[in-house]
Amino acid sequence: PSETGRVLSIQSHTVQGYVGNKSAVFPLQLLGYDVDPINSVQFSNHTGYPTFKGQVLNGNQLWELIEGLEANDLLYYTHLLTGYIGSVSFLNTILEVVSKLRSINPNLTYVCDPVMGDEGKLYVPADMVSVYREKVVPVASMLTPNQFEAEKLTGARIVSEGDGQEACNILHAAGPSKVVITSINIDGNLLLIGSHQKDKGHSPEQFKIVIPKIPAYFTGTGDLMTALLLGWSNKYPDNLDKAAELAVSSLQALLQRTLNDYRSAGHDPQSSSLEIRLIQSQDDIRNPEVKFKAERY
Ligand code: ATP
Ligand code: PLP
Ligand code: PXL
Repeated sequence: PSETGRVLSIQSHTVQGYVGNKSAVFPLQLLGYDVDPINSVQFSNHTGYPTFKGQVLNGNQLWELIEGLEANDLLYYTHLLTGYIGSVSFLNTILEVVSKLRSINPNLTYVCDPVMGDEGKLYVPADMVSVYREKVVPVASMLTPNQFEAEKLTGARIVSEGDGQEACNILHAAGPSKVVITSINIDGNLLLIGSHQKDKGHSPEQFKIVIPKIPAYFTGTGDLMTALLLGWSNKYPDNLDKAAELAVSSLQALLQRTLNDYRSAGHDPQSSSLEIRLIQSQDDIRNPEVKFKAERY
């Protein structure tokens, strides 16, 4: 594998539990990356709990941190990683961060998880959809939407594998050379569809990975998935399928461990959203055993 890098990760921080930066920073560090986290919010816990408390960083405060880094010549990054963003103004500042980082490193890879919602429901303000579509997607290097988000970004329904492949084609035409639709629900399975357009104007290489759906609801898995995809796709820049196999295999081992731990503690894994066993899964992150294979189209 090729060398690692230096990642600026702008995501949520939760005091307790693993979403956002809490879900992304540790695995990237385990894979050998220097990771500089900016916490877009600091909440007591994720928003799926009955209540949460905490603070939200605004766009000006984000820019202040960037200015501080710039003043000391500390703005050289190989990667920018963003996940859940709560407002249009913060998203617009992210766009300024992308330009600024690219003025220092023109080869900066921007990995964007366009978090907007799931299962037919939007959980960000509706006016963010057009900003993602018109301004963010065009500057992203790698995009990791779920089924719902890919539909919002392309305006096309995804009900089949073919629809998923076509959505990737539409997204490539808009900007990113790598697209991974992290989950499409098809007859009880989750389907991951990956697509790498190696040359502009040429057909992308596409593949799928079939993942049996575990009957439980986890939080923070989307954030972990995108971090693992960044980590492995940078090590295998011409093998997105291999990177996805490694990422999925780590994640599935972690989900099984999470499920087993909840069960052996006597909890019903279907009764609430499960906190992932991230730290306990460090060996599965560093050295995943590939049990999930990509199938080329
Ligand atoms: P985001 O909203 O961050 O773009 P997402 O909605 O795709 O991402 P998840 O639905 O959490 O995020 O899925 C990310 C990955 O986690 C999937 O590719 C899948 O491998 C795994 N995963 C999540 N939930 C399950 C589950 N119940 N059973 C099996 N795998 C799961
Ligand atoms: N629910 C709410 C309210 C959220 O804000 C988020 C995150 O961004 C999620 C669920 C799910 O996140 P993910 O699909 O990345 O696990
Ligand atoms: O996993 C995405 C996420 C990010 N940030 C916060 C969240 C969640 C999911 O619940 O609550 C604050």
